Amino acid sequence: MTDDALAASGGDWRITGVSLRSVEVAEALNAQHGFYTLIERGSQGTSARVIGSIRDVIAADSTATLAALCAPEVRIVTLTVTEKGYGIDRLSGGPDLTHPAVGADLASPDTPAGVLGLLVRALAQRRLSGHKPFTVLSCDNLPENGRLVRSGVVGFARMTDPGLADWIEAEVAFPSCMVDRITPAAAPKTLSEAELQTGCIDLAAVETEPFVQWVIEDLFPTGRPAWEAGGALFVTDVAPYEQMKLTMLNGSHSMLAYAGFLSGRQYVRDVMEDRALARLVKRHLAAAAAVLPRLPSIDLADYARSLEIRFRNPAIAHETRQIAMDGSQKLPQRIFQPALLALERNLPIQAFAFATAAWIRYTLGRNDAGEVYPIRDPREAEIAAALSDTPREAPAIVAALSALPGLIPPALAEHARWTAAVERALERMLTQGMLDAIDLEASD
Ligand code: CS2
Repeated sequence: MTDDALAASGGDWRITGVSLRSVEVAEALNAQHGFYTLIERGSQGTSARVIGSIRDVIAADSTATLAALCAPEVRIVTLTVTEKGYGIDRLSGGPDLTHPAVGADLASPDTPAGVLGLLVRALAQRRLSGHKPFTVLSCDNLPENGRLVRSGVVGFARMTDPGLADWIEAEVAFPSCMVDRITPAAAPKTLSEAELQTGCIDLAAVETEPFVQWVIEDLFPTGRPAWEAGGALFVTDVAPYEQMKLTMLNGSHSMLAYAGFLSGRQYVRDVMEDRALARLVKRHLAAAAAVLPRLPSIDLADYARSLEIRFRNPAIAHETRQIAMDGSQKLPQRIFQPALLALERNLPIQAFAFATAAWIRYTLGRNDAGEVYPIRDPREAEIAAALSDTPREAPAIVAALSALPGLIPPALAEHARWTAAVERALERMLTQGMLDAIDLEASD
């Protein structure tokens, strides 16, 4: 959208990209002077354009990243690092001391390599050299992402330099935003499609759906590109938009990813081809919409229908196992928070209980055919330890996972109606197999 905004309204903004860990895409982009093909694939056809707003990319080099963050001309730092990338304890809002990058950066704050450590060190240096701070814009699927990152950054600074923490609280803006665009990991087909569309070999091509939505809190004291010229919506409160997306899109995505993966569906579009699963997606969307506040500009029934169409997009190969990863980081805001709201208001909870049971079934790491798969979750060792001596019975498994700290809120885990619903759904999955459990659930 930055590229669209610059094309529409001009301005001398450019992007320095940073890849904290992987080098492949960063190196490919640099070799192409930052240019890459963005391929949009929808049921109406495919289009492609070359994005020119990236100046360069730093590839897994924390010294160069810190230097870039200290450059006075840098005014905004956007973050897309996934839920687990921040190292913020969701309960306290402070740094998560068990996160490897946080621990390492607190031990040597002058040579940081993680998100919080880098931001705090760069802000300290800017303060010392009299440069204005940058604005920090989190683009990840976390509730009130600006507020959360602010509390993580301030908390980290407070542990190393309380004066700096006060300065950050007073001077640095952390707007929240909600970004929505389904973008599967690039596959070999992405690169061949880019070549077909542009006639050029592009090793950094990206494929995505035509839909895009970016809702941003307008809080940029250091200036910003005219993103509205590229289609962004500026609002004073992003929270209702975030909550809508997290509970409806991401919540039903997680449900369909676990149920779909465990019943042998590789892609989201395959899930939507299955009648029973498609019914469960519809049910989930309705249950999620029921707990949301009204938004003056959005009809939630229309939003639900548009999500079903997006999930059905035959041209997008979005793997269920990609969405299934990092469940411990995703379910709290996608499933548990709306489930709590539903319980409070005496609304149906079955959709959330089924999604939770499907995730729990997934954490067992072996499908009905006996095939073992990697769970890919930062808490997978803890999950495996919690389950290791647990009998393969729904109540025991649910109790073991509910006891993991900071995952399922106690108000939910201790609620008899909730526990009974999750246990019943899991029991079916364990005794009848995933395919039958899905059919039974859809006909309930
Ligand atoms: C998905 C999201 O992988 C996931 O967890 O639910 O990446 C989803 O595709 C995006 O949030 C869509 O905007």
